[in-house]
Amino acid sequence: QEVLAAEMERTFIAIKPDGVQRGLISEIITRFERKGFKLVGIKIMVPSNGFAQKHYHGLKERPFFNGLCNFLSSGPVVAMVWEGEGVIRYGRKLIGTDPQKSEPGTIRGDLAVVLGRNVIHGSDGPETAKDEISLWFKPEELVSYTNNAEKWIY
Ligand code: RTP
Repeated sequence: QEVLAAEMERTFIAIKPDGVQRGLISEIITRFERKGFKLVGIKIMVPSNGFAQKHYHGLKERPFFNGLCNFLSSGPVVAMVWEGEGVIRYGRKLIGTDPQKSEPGTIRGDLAVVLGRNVIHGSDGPETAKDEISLWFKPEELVSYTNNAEKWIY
C-alpha cells in the first residue's frame, strides 16, 4: 500500500526504426508488461533529424553521432513511457547492453546482433528519464490510472 501511495518512477523507452521494421513492437511491449510495469504513454512517429539530435544531445561529440541521428530519424519509432518501482534501472536490465555482450534473456541479447542496430532505447537515469519524457511527450499525453492487477504486484 505504501508503495502505491508513493509517486511511481517513470522511464522513457523507444523502439527504434530497426525494431519497428522487424516486427518487434509487441515482443518488446510484452516483456515490460508481463514484468509488471505499467504503460502510461505510447505513440508512433518518425522523428525529424533535428529531433533525433535533441534526443541524443549528450552524444554530440561522439564520432557516431550523425549516423545515430540519421538512423533514429530513418523511420517510425514507437515512443513509450513506462511506470513502476525501479523501472529506470530494471528497464535497462530488460534491455541489456551491447548486443554482443548482453545475456540471452535480455531484449538486445535475444533480438539484436550489432551495437548500431540495437532495437531499443531506454533512459539511463532519473535525470535523462525526466528530460526524455518531456522531449517526446506533452503532459496531457500521459495517463495516470489505477491498475487493479497492481495489488498482486505491490
Ligand atoms: P541507449 O542510450 O540507446 O539505450 O544505448 P546505450 O546507453 O546502451 O548506449 P550509448 O552509449 O548511450 O549510445 C547510444 C546509442 O548509440 C549507438 N551507438 N553506436 N560505435 C557505434 O557505432 C555506436 N556506439 C553507440 C547505439 O545505438 C546506442 O544505443
